[in-house]
Order: sequence, then C-alpha cells, then structure tokens
Amino acid sequence: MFRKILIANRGEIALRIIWACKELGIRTVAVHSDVDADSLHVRFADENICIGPAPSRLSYLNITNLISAAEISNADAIHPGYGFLSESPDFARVCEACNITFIGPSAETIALMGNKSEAKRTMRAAGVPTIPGSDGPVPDPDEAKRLAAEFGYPVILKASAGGGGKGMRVLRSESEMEMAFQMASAEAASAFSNGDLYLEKYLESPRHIELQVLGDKHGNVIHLNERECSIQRRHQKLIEESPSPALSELLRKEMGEVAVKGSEAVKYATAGTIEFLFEDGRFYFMEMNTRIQVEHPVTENVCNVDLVKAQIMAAAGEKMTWRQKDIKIFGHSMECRVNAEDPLRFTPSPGRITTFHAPGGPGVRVDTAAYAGYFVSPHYDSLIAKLIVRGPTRADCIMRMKRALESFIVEGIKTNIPMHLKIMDDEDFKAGNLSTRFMDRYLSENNAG
Ligand code: MV4
Repeated sequence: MFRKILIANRGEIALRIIWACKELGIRTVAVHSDVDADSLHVRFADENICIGPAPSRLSYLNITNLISAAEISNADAIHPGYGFLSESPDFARVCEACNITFIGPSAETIALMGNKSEAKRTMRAAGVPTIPGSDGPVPDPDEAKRLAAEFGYPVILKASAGGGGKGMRVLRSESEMEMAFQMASAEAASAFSNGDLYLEKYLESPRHIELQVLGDKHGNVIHLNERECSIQRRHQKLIEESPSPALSELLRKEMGEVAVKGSEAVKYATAGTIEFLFEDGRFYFMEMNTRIQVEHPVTENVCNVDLVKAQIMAAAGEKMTWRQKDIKIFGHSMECRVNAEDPLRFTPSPGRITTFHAPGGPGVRVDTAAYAGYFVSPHYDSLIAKLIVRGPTRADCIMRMKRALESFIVEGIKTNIPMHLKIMDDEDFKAGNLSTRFMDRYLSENNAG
C-alpha cells in the first residue's frame, strides 16, 4: 500500500480523497493555489505545498509544479480527482516516467477513451451496442451526406477529440451538411487541435444512464450498477440517482454485463464509468470516463462500497475482494449539485459565504469544502456542495431531499437550491419521466421571461 498520496485537486473532492486516505492509514499532501491557502483540504492534509497563482493553468494544471511537489514531499502516488488533469494522458505519462503511481488508468487507456470515435470503435469491437453511424472519422461533407442518407436524418456530427457536448451539430436535412461540417470541424480544430468528426444517427430524447465499473491489476472487473444523470443543463449534470427509474432487472443485468465486457476489452484496472444513451428500451455506448466522478456517492450509498478507497487499493495493486455476486442494491440514493450561481440565469455567483448551515439527520450526506467565511473564487467551478440522500425508495429520497434542501442555509452568495426544491415538486420528475430534454421543458415552464 502507498505511504503517501499527493492530491492534485481542490474543493470537496480533495477532502473526499483525504477521508479515504485517513481510513487507509495513508499520509496526504495537499497542493493549493495562492487563493486556496485557507481551504479545508490544506488544513486536513498532513502536508501542503503552494503550486502557483489562482488561474488553474498556472497551478492545478501545472504538471511541472505538481511533479515537483510530489518529488519534494516524497509521495508514492498522485490522485487527480475529477476535472483538472484527471484525464490528461500527458500527466499520467509524466507520473509513470517519474515512478509516481497515477491513480487512474495508463496514459494509453486515457488517450484511447479520450478519442471518442476510437473509443466507440473499440467498444463496438468488444460487443458493446453503439449508435448506428460512421466507423471512425468522416473525411469530408460528401461522405457525411452519403452516410446520413444511409442511416436517415436526423444525424449528429461529433468531434472525435470532443466530449461534453463541444463541437456537436444536429442536422435535420442534407442541405445543412456542407455548412455544419465546416463549422463543427473548425470548432473542433480550434478547441482540441483536432478537427476530426464522426457521424451518428441522432436520438431525439434519450436518457443518460451510466454504469460504474471497477477493475484491479489482477484482471478482475465488476460493475456497480447504474446512475441516471438525465437532469442536466448545457452538459452540466444537476441531479443524479441510483438506481435508474427506467431500468428493469433484466436491462440492468444486460447493461452491467456489457459494461464489464467493454472494460475487460481495454484491461481496465481502476474506477471508471461507461456512459450510455437509453431510448425506447435500448441502450447505446456514448463515452467512457476514466476518472472518479462527481456523482460517485450515489453508487457508494446503494452498493455499500467506498469507491475512492477501492480506487486507491486497486492502484496499489491489491486484489479486489468483491465478486459481482456480492454487489447488491440497497434502497435508493439521489444527489443534488449545489452551485454558487443565480438560480434563474445560471450565471456564476462568486463571493464570500456569510452563513453556512449544511443539513444532516438520517440518510443525509453532504460532501463540501465550504464553510461560513469561505470565499467562492471566480477562478474555479461553481460546485460548492453535493447534497446526497438515501432511503428505502425513490419517493423516500425525494421527500428527504426536500427537507434537507429546506434546511440548507447558504447566505452571502446565490445558489441553485431554490431550483432543486422546485424540481423535487415537478410531476415528471416525481414520476421518473426523465430525459436529457428535461431541463429544456422545465426552464421553458418555470423561467419564462
Ligand atoms: C447524442 C445525443 C443524441 N443522439 N448522440 C451530449 C454530450 C456528448 N457526450 C454526447 N451528447 C449527446 N449525444 C446521439 N447520437 C444527445 C446528446 C445529448 C446529451 C447526452 C447526454 C446528456 C445530455 C445531453 C444533452 C444534449 C444532447
């Protein structure tokens, strides 16, 4: 097992990793930017090192400074958390070269899954269902037109190097192709230095359902069931839950088996997530995320597994003690992301938190690095807390989430707590009628003008 882990992150996930390390008896090194000197991850880690000024690219994204900090503190491993360098093949490669264990997959696996069209090809070859479309990148608009005619409109063009919705174009007729292809390719080239596009049949109103997987370095891979993450806005998830209200036991088993098959095909040996689009009772591979995710706690709740500890143990080469048959679902769990933002306009609301009271009581977990007096910096993302509840049923979770949101007091900045409260009362939400279009409808009805 590792003696000391450097945490290349900040905020609630840095704290979450510190809690896991403490329970495993591993020393921790926090890194921080100038403006994060008073942060809780700095206070609770055994050691701390300043790695640069506030802008991320000069601190939390600065590979040279992070590696220097790991060398100076003599850390055996680096946990990247989510965001920042968590899916950077370069960072994983430099860690490997410096004999520091990167807690995640190899640089090659990160790069393979980071190329969305190559990832899709790999998964399809492994027998994972994929959306009908091009086999790899499409060379030009003429070939795209030929393929679109074959699969039928609407189709979607996606950036091979993209993900998270950047460089996507939906096309409803051939007349749009020439322009859409040029624009999407130029957008991808400037954002990712790679203009490659691939094409798929467009699904109008799918659900986003993702499978948690966990592998070790001894060839074992299991899945920990699904999370439904259909409540999103501009590709930012807002509410996640497990299990999904859409899946039968049979579909759940099928998706789990497929996720394991896909992970085994790339010799996956850490925590990861396989994202699917789900429509009309069928599911299709979309992307694989090679990091621990923001929404991992809902899986921890229903599967009774500490995913961060498991991820660290797997990186240290330990054999997984669970087998698939040990993984069951205990009740239901739901997470609301509490963001420092205007609840109507979704614009960031940085500033000093003057009052902070987090809810508690039965079945409530709050993952946060905020406190009264904490300054929410405009330099980083706006997530200030994750409110996670559990209960016997989905209805219990909704009831519990409402009472927890009602007793969550954050003053000094604006938050989206009022939005979450309204969603908990939404008829479609309560009925489990979800899709990636949910927020479009919700906002058109609740946010007119
Ligand atoms: C799609 C799709 C419909 N059909 N692909 C959005 C993010 C990127 N990872 C892929 N995305 C989508 N791909 C096909 N063939 C709809 C989306 C999509 C979406 C997916 C998941 C969650 C929210 C979404 C919101 C809009 C569009």
